[in-house]
Amino acid sequence: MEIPKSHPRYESLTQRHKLVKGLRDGYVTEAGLIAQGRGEAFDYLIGERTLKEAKEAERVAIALILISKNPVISVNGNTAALVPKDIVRMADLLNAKIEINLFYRTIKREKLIQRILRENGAKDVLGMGKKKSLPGLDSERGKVDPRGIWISDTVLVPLEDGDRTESLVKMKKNVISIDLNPLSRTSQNATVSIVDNIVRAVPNMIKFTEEMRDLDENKLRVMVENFDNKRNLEKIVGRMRKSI
Ligand code: PTJ
Repeated sequence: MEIPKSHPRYESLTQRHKLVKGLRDGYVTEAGLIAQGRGEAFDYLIGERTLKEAKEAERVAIALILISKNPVISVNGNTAALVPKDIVRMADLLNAKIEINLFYRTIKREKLIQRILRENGAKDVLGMGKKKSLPGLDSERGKVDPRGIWISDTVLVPLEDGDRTESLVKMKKNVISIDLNPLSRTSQNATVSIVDNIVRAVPNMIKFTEEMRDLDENKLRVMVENFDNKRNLEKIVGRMRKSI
């Protein structure tokens, strides 16, 4: 069904339709639709716009990736459905690897997502072959590519709530999350938590990369060191409370 552009919920319905199509095509999981619904509820509370705190976290995330040696962007079914082109563009600009990481892992889903990323310009997509297990994680999400997340220093984890972030942080990796829920385990444990809809966050991050990539490394380091993630999250929760 075509959604009329004049519909007041056009943006939100377009995202839903992308996920439903992804489900029909076989690479989005049923639980992915529920995850989007949870995200929508939090998006309502922030007025479906990028908060100033989220913009700050997005800038700091880019600074952190730019000073990292081995950054990896983790991609699940929802991310592949919502922002495939932008993820590939951002990875290119940042010289970051892309790794497919699925909670409901099947080889069929991995291959479908790999194809989507390739159709959107990705050259190398990790996460397809033999994996190593992150300590303390029994789920499929704990299985990571030895050439990717395993040896990374910074991992961007969009749209997941679980225990992987804690495990990655214990391994001394920096974790950047994109999650509309500031209270999720992932947001609470990440090094930099971006509380924004991925459809806004990634385009913003591309813009910030273009603005920041020639900055002096020391400047980028200062940005990262001066950032207080807990404080930023508290401010966002405060704004959500106020909006109710
Ligand atoms: O593709 P798979 O097999 O890896 O499965 C993906 C699941 C559904 C398991 C994964 O998305 C997941 O962990 O779902 P959760 O536990 O519901 O967590 C998703 C988090 O992302 C929730 O905290 C939502 O608020 C948030 N979220 C959902 N949609 C968006 C979002 N955050 C930003 N932008 C969104 N569009």
